[in-house]
Amino acid sequence: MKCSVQMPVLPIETVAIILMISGLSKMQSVSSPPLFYPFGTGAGDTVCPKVDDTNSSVINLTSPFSFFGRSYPQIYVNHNGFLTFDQASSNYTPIQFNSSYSGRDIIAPFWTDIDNRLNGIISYNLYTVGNVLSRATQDINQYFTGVSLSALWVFVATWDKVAYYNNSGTESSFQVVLISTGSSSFVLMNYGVIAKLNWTTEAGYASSTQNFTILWETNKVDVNLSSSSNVGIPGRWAFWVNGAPDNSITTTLSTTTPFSSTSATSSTTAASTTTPFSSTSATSSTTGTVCKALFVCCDSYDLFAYFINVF
Ligand SMILES: [Ca+2]
Repeated sequence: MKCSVQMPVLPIETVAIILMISGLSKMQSVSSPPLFYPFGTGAGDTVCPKVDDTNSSVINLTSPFSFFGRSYPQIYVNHNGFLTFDQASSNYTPIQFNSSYSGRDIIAPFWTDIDNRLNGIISYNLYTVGNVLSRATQDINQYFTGVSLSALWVFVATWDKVAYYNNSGTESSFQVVLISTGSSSFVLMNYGVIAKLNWTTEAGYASSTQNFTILWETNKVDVNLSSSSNVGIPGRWAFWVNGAPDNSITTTLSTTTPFSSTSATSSTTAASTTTPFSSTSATSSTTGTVCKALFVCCDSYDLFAYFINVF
């Protein structure tokens, strides 16, 4: 994915031509969203059983993950689209993340009633060496200005083209990435296509002291998470979760929010005109983010992301 040399920032016309000539056929055959970290059996993932409303076995982390004042040596992948630390959960109906939340600590890229018996694969991997650590290090240092940290381990859980309960054939893809540097903890959420659904759904995180809601819906919804972001890159959200007041991200949100929810939604436009992290000052403009990305990425997947970002 990465170049060994820097690329110049290309005029958009040139990018379009490159896409048409060399990248389009590849884009059409892409089976995984470009933002996603490696996943699946080809990446050496552990694949979860095809069982509804269940969870992975306990996954022991390389070192404890710090999450808003608590430190967890293990984690669970719950099939209905979320991670928990102290105990697995089969709950298929989300609990709203707000100041009244009293549930267990949770990171939920997309909590709803998923059923991987029908179609799709849920899998996970814990990396302690290799390119994934380099990629995570690059991502957190890009998004959180002032951060100069290296990933110690990276945990990736992916829901690839999974179905909703009682809706065989629906396909939704999303991913959550936990990054520990030892002293700090970060979460990335990556979204591909999310199928329409008719069930309560939620994306965000919650602890006893902090919560953040990307999406909360209690009825039928066309969930457009793949075009939402708090870092100016459609389909990606990034959080610093070991103590920073991430609720500050809720400042000045856009009029182009992709959801009807009243929660802390954001969008590419919002991220491009606001500073999503008050204490860390993530990228302040979409253009800046894209240009920086072009310096380090050079295949058509990333150019495709560029293309989407521009238009
Ligand atoms: Ca389910």
